[in-house]
Amino acid sequence: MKMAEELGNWRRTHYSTQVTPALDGQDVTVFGWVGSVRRQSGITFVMLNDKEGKIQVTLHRAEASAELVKRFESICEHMSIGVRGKVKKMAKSPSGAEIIPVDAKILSLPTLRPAFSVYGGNLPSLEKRLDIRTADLRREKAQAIFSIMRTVLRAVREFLQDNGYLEVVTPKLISSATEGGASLFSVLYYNKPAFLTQSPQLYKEQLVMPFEKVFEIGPAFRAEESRTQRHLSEITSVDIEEAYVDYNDIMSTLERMLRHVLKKIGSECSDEFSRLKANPPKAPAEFRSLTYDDVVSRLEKQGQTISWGEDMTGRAIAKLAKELGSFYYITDWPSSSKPFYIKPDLKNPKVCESFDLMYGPLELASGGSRVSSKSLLVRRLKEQKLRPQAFDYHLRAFDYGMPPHAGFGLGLERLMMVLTSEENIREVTLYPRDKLRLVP
Ligand code: AMO
Repeated sequence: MKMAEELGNWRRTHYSTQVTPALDGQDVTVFGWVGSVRRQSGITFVMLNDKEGKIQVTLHRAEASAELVKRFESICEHMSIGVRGKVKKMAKSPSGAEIIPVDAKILSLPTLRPAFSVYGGNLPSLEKRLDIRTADLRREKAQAIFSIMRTVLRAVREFLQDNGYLEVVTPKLISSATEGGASLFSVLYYNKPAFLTQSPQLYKEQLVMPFEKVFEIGPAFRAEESRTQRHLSEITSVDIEEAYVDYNDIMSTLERMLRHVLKKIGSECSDEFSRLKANPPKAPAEFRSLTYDDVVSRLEKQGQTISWGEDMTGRAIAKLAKELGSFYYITDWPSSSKPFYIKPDLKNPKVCESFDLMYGPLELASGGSRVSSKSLLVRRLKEQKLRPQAFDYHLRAFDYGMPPHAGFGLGLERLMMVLTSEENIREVTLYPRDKLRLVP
């Protein structure tokens, strides 16, 4: 059986994007995987990809050693190779330079090849691609999406840190539900029942006591029964929580954070967006804010009846959402429709100090002012048919004095759908999880 070669003492001297016409005549060593191989009369073109981009390697067979020609004959797509060679200025090659190889190592021997080109063209179904997700992620489009995601994460961290929020990491194994019992995943914790966290809600709230302003970017698990284009069973949630502010302050922080993200991807991801043939969304001059009641009466004018208290699903507000367009808030939801920790309006406790951030019909984030009084929290738990005893560990924190506080949770994947104009959340998730998918 043929064996892949050893790396030995070969080490990279340049990434693909560093091989520029200015290096004409210089010796370089590059590594990467093969995106395409074209064999023409007398010449073999290999497109080598690494984490930074791609570079063309051009073998003139008549001028190369018999040994090197033989190696290049076996090169196929997705193989990992190392190439030593000389840089040659070449106006016709995609980066203005190419590498003329003098030696090569074959470092992996693929036995299968995906049924698509990494550079575009016809694609098999999403499900088929997800089955071989690691190879699928080598596609230029997927590379562009996740490059944008890295910029988004960097921009979010930058904004929050610059604004004095402290990054925290909270437990993902928990003992009680925070966002409603139906969507909980159970696990065995040393033979005792436990759950995977649906959101860092209760911990981030507790942490405003010692730290005032916290944020977390981490996984959250939702046992969603419906399999839709915008639901996953495991998401990445961007959460903030802050003491001595209310939901209006938090809406303004979220708006400023998203403006920072849009600015960053606008200035740093133009290549990625041109590969996606998409434009990042433009933020409106200001994020509009409608109350739940405003939305209900607008829907009624359109001939749709919503019973007060009902959640507004994507479909119910689809028509209105077109009108409202990009980023807008729906605020002051019925208290019965929001979790127990959201603070009811003191003057009208039927509604609460809450908001959803929407983009068209898609909910991107939700948040609100929180209940900071223990007795009110116990009452809210009971109203929502939850057992206060199950939240004892949380309620006890309130005995030591909980300041007023507010926060939001933003779904990273939902945000990425909007930023990259992808309709299916799975395209913007490395390894999506849903009711029918737990591998790869
Ligand atoms: P909520 O349950 O609304 O609020 O979740 C916050 C955001 O997370 C995203 N999201 C999802 N994305 C994809 N698939 C899912 N199954 C899914 N579930 C939620 C959405 C949603 O807006 N603790 C509160 C937040 C807070 O008040 O701070 C919470 O979890 O984008």
